[in-house]
Amino acid sequence: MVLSRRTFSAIVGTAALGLSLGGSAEMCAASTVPTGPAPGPPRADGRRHTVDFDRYSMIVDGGRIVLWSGEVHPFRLPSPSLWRDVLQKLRAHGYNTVSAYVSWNYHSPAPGAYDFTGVRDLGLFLRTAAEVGLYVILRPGPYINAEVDAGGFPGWLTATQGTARTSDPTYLKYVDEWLTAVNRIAVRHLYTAGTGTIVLYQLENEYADHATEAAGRDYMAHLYRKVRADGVDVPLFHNDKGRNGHWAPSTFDTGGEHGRWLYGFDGYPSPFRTPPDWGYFGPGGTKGGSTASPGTPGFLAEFGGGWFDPWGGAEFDGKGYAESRRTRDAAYERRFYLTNLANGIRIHNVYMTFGGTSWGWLPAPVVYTSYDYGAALDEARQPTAKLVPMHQLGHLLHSVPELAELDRAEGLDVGGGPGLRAYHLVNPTSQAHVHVLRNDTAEERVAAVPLAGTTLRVPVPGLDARLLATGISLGQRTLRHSTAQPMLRLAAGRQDVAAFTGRTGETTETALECPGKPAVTVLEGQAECEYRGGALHVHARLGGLIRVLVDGGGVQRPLLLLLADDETSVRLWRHDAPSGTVLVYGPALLRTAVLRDTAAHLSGDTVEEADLEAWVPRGVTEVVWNGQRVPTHVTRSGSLRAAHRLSGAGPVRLPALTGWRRSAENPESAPDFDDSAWRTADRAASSSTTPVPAGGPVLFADDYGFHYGDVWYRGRFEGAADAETVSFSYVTGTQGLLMAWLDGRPLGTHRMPVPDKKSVRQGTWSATAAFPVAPGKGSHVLSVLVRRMQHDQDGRAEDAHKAGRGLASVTFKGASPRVSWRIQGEGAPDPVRGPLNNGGLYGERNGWHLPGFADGGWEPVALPRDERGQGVVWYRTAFRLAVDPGTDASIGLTLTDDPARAYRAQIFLNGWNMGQYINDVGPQHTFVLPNGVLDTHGENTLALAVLSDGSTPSGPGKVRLTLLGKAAGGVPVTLVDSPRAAT
Ligand code: IPT
Repeated sequence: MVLSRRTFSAIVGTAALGLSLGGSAEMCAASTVPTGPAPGPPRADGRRHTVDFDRYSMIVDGGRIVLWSGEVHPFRLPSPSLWRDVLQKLRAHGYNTVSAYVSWNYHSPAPGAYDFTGVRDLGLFLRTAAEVGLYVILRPGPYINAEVDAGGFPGWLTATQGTARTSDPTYLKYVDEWLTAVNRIAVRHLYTAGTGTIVLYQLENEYADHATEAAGRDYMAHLYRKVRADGVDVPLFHNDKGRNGHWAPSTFDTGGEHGRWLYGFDGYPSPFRTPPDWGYFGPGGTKGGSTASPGTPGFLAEFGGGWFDPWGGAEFDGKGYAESRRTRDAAYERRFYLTNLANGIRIHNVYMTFGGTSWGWLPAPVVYTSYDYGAALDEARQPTAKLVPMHQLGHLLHSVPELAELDRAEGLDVGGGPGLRAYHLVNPTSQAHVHVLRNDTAEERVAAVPLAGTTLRVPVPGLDARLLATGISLGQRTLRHSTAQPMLRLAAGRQDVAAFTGRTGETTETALECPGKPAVTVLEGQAECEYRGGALHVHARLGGLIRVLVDGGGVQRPLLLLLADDETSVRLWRHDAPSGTVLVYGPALLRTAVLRDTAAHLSGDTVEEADLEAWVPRGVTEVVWNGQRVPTHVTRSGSLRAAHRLSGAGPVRLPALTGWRRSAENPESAPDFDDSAWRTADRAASSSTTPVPAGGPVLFADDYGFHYGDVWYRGRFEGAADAETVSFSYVTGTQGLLMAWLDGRPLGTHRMPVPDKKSVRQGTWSATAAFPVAPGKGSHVLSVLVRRMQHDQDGRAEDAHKAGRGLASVTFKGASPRVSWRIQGEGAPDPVRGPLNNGGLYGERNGWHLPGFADGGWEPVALPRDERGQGVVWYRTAFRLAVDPGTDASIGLTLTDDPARAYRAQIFLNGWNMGQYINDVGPQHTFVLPNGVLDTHGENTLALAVLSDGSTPSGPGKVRLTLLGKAAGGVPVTLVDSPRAAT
């Protein structure tokens, strides 16, 4: 066996070996890693581990593994207890890896200040991932994009010198601060050290624009050196924006270290086009991917599992994330993800798998609060039908390690007409074959797959795909072929179990190699079995769970063959516990399985009543479900089956929201308001990229240390009796607005236009709002409120996050008074809820959003409201929940009103800013209230800060709690700290 230098250096992980890329020797070298059992779920077990790769796949502790990953952002779920819920759901549904950005702005309220406590406890997230048994791909930027404010850059960084995302020394100084802080935590959770499960670490994000320039190469080289110097010893990578070959190995200086750098790229193809071929990664492949980086495995660092929706819902015709999920449904996943696997992708991260919530001022201007993304797990943590293919494929990849090492095999003519595509792959060691059949037409097509000795006729539904395998081991028996997709296999007790899946109602044929005629018993469902040509042929129409027991025929261990339709397949849970593998059938979710003495301790969820059945290792005779012993009997399937059904989730009663109290604010609009403590806006130069109008002063809020939410300006001037109009030029993200008053009288409100589908990506909006005035003689005060929305992202590395925000200039027609300005934005950052929780509204600066605020003097009112007037009005109420402790209820707040009414509301739950509702823009009406921020067993405070432009009557209209999902089970939830108003 020829061992290529590249492979060797990857395996031993040495830095000293030279790099020989593009050499033909390595292209034809056989794999050096025998196909053995895939490494089990990772744990922080205190032992050292090796994390390597060759051109096929990652190699962890010497074993091949496909990383089947889902993207989850801890910062989009501000309730650490629920991280466990989401991560357990990932693992249960077949993912073995979680990929997570870390958002610099979330952790840094000021230069030199880094906070990893409370909802920002990255260490806890990493620990939870390790406890759950998932590998981690960590992506701390420094730039992340991700539809977050400034692409993850802290607000304060927008007001610094130095070009971001280059080797500019000022910028690098701040970057190093951040990396030092985040890496201090990362290195405590490395899989190599046995103290965590991080196996890969990403530098920067889709960094293409300076990829060929010295400032870009030096920057990446700096990041590489810094991350290594901080002690991160797992392979590093970058996510190329497309399969362009940017940042492939040896394209920049990695300080003499080779073999520890992977090439990864991102793909977000249109769901309405044919899935792209990346070029096969690995031997026998076509050009493209394989030439971009021939020595590293196919790596999709992000592959679109949904897509984001901008304000107004332009991306999905106003239908919101339900439409994202519909256009990238389970069949999309099979077509696109199976194509990826067929292209040799062995590290596959779905962006997003749980999108969560861009709460507070976290969202980039382009998106609204919900970041549901149309992901497989919805924003309310509920599983969707999109988990079905992920579950089936994920469990398959763990069960059948041969799939981590496949070469492209001879092309196959499968007939079926145009639009039917077949990929053929073979494992060079076991000679197992894999076929991916994809139908790019809307009608069902039938593939005729030539196999040794026969032709298998396989229907492929319109716009769908399936994977077939031949020659894979099912334990002691081998699969000859099946028209159903293999899903899992395990050895349980004294028998082997193998499961196959497909769509409900499909007729399937599964053939098992059998040297002699076996005894066959159909235990459940209908199947016809026939022994011929050395194989047992099982014909069945899929529906529910079909069980066929195959015994004898020259093989020692019986095989239980399970044929499951889609719906049934996601009730089958294979779980590798440290002391053995179990298969559980029935409940809506299996979270954990621990084998102790003679009992299998299982935890999980039910929604409806459910059966519980478990295949367990020998010696295990008892089942405990969520801490309760369940009487069982042994079935003919070789399982332990609960004598009684598990009960489903009980009722969840939500109170009506009543008892509202109201108070108007914006005292800043009054002429005699005391602004003496405000900052004087007198700077002559700005660090923003937006030009400061001649004569100044600088009015951009970031230059005065105000980075989030609303900002107030008060300008004093004398005389100007002849002024006819005053014009405010201002800059915001999409949906920004400006309200102005002169001497306490409203001048009017200006709003940035609602973008259409074409202009929606543009982050910065500037406009000039002109209002007629007649100031008269004497002293005057202009009061201006600007809702800035947030900073642009900097996807093209051009300092776009430094575009100005707030007022740019103020001019008069008919007069030119000298105006002296003062400015006030957000107060000191909330030490618990973080820097992105608050903007500069009067109510926010004075704790009106907080629990315990004394609102007893406020006016009691009932909703819906019908007010008219420009300004800010707050509404507060409290409500009490008493959800059964064994029930995981996911609860949202729904606001509805006549869409013609021009107002918006910032929603505060127990002081936490849960997002922004814009009544006449939408499309979001329901805001997820995460348990932990929400007390489901106690009292909660709700506050709405309503901004109305005065052009229409305004609400709030109907405001109610909605149940978004419930299950018996869930995870224990610790309330997050929600500091109360100072009394
Ligand atoms: C890719 C980014 O890397 C990611 O952060 C996120 O913004 C995602 O897009 C879209 O949700 S960029 C790619 C679409 C060009």
